[in-house]
Amino acid sequence: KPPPRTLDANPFAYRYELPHTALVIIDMQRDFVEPGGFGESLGNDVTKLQSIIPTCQAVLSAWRQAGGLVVHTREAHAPDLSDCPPAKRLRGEPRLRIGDDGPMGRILIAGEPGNQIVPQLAPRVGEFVIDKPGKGAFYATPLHALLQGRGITHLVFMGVTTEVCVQTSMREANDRGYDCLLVEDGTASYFPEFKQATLDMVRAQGAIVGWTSPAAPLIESLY
Ligand code: TIU
Repeated sequence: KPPPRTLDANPFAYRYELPHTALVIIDMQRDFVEPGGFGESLGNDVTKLQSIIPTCQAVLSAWRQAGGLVVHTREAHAPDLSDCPPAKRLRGEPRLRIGDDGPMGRILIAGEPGNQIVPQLAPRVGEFVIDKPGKGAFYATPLHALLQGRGITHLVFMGVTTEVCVQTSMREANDRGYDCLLVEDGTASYFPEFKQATLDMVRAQGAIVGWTSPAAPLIESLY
């Protein structure tokens, strides 16, 4: 049995066993980090999210080498929009709505070019890819069953955006009994102040939602 691993995290040490821990990379798809996708249609500067890609790559690479389970998610809707509530599609005044034709194909639709995970973090055979219709990775997806079937009790989160899909997923996971760690430099928001607030609120009150840590000590713990 491999030894438990420990790293210096906030607000205190995070302890995990690799066979019972999954790396969950939230929505690192072109829709959010490249111009012409859903993120930009909402009025955001998508270049702000691109700087975390090398850090995510470093963690992913170390995690793969250690043999840990990897889960990728995509925010994605069925081509007929049957899983997209009208309230989501009609919200606000975006330039392009979910399902509309954009420069990277139909906005936020499964299978379209914009819905693909960025090539630097492309899933490999044997890794799980979860398409999710909501902000949280557990809502209307097989994720919880998949993790339970593999004895997973701990989740390490990276991805975008910190206060929307990452935080929602982490809260869903926390309520389902997982011990969650958020990689501080492996997550980004269109609003840096929202990212900071999320890191602060997640780890407050004795890790009420979970732990946070920079990528470096996590990678160190994998060797
Ligand atoms: N708009 C925004 O910040 N995020 C999303 O719509 N989805 C995710 O966070 N993936």
